Amino acid sequence: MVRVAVYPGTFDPITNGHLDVIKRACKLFDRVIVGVARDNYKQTLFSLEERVRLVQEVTRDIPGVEVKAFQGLLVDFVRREGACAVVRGLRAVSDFEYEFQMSIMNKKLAEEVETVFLMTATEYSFLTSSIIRQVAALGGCIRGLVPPAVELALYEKFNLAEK
Ligand code: COD
Repeated sequence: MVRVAVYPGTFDPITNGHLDVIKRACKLFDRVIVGVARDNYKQTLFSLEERVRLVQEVTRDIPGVEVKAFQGLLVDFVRREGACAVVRGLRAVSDFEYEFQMSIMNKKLAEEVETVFLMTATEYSFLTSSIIRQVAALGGCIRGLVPPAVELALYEKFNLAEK
């Protein structure tokens, strides 16, 4: 049986913390679908198309990874893709409450779908997309924290010269 997981997120933009979770999820599942949420509630810096393109670009060489946009309920997307699990990353205790609520609600909506949590790698434990956006907007160096394509896209977005 082919084991498929969905790793959903906003990915605004994808960071090395996300990438680390994707690579580790690939060791547990035959296929990992990175689900980029259109998300109606969050104001994003990058458009849905830009976020999808960046995730595609930086996961191109990882076997078993597919990138798809989705809107609406996550569990509906998971079912449509024939996945058995949702992968989420946990950085700190502060992530736990939201992740806990989300996984319980998803379980209520789709009993057969499991949520699998992967702990952050220590070196990325402080890393969030919002911190990256903030530092990049103010011209700070983000090298090593995001893939080079994302670094470039951020500098372009903020009309900054590469550091
Ligand atoms: N290390 C490890 N994990 C990390 C790191 C890091 N440095 N940075 C982020 N992560 C993890 C996050 O904890 C999260 O698990 C995942 O990576 C994605 O993060 P984000 O911030 O890009 O994505 P979110 O949390 O904004 O995604 C939220 C969803 C879009 C998945 C959610 O809103 C959703 O499911 N929307 C669809 C509508 C729906 O079904 N709603 C009901 C849900 S109960």
